[in-house]
Amino acid sequence: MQQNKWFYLILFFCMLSLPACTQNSYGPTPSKEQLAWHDKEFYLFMHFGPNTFTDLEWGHGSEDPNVFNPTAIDCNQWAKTAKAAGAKGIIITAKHHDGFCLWPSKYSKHTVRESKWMDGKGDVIKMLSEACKKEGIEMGVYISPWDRNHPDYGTPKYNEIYINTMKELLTGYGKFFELWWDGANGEGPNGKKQVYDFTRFKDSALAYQPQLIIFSDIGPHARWIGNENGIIHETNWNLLDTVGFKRGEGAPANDTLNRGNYNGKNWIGAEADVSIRKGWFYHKEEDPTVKSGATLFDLYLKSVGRGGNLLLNVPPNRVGRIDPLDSTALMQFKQIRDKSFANNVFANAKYFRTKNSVEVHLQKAVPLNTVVLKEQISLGQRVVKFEISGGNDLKKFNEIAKGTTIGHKRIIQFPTQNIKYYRIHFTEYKATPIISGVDGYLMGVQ
Ligand code: FUL
Repeated sequence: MQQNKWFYLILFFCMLSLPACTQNSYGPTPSKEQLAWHDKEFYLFMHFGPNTFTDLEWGHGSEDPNVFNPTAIDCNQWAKTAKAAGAKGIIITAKHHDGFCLWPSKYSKHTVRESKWMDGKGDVIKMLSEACKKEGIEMGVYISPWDRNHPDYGTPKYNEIYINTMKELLTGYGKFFELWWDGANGEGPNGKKQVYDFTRFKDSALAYQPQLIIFSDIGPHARWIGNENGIIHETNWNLLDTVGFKRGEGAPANDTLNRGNYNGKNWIGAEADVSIRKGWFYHKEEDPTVKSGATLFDLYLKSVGRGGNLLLNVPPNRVGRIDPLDSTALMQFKQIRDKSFANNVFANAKYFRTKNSVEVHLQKAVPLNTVVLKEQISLGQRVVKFEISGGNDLKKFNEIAKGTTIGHKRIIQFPTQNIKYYRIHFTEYKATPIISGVDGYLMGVQ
């Protein structure tokens, strides 16, 4: 029903703005895979490995593999928890900077196979991929380019090793939705310097799994947002210029990554990665730092609500389970989302459109403090600025809120109104706005 309504509204809008529709799109547009990725909105990150047991964040690579010894690993619990939290998938640190592989890689001697865990017969990637399939959620892999263990790191041979490592993962465990390339390299001035062949890495990964979304500071498909706090700038262009930039130290300024480029040449969606706890790996002493459901919801508003995706890290503990503290917070977060967006006050409203505005007429005044806008990003990101105004008299509207950029989804909050009429006025745009959603809510948490 809802979809039908928007289909006809978009059609109507297209009729009003024929040039935009005959041109089809404006500027860079997302691929079919990127569109599906934007729709995922929220998924979990899991950092797990020797660091979980040594209480380090950046393992040295020289740890005894036997330190990795989860006593009762339960990947089904991870996948079930993710699903219950409404997350669309899990991205796991298959290999973090310490080089330890959570699967028995042929290309390393620092893996689960070298540990006593499950008598060296265990494979976390296999267990998790089966669990995700069972729960009907997707899976992604973090494969750190920086490797503090591999003897060939720092030589051209390592590039071959890295490609083979990716190949094992990308051909042995079914489809992944995302491949995560971290930009960190803390080797310091006397450390080994690897010249990564990212062009080959990318071509190989996509040859094995063409549907992959590859994340890094500069994409090619999804970008880092320049911070690890989970907060995207209010102005967020899912566009980025990458010529002349590199991953890691040569990346664009953090502020640029946080906003994207207004006239960026490539569609590279913003992905906000943040941990539910202080660190990325589980450390018992950080139990008191677990974020509350309300804090997580605030981050959701500042990531998904600003047109990007939220990648929330929930690290399994030493037992090999999501800790009850973390899962409780996740369930609270889910409840707040469900409650906040349960009742779209605009569902039965009348919509009136002009080239640069949408008016929403309710049957009667209803309390409201949130508007959710969506652009049809398959035709490009177009809206630069908008204003929301309203009142009980069609001839006398007052300003309620202002905003910049919409993209996949924009959640705008304002002091509670009790009025009948709303107008969203697109005050600046690159091409005729094509809006695919205008919803209204009264949210309990602000
Ligand atoms: C950073 C890494 O150095 C951290 O250990 C963590 O994996 C985080 C997601 O990215 O760059």
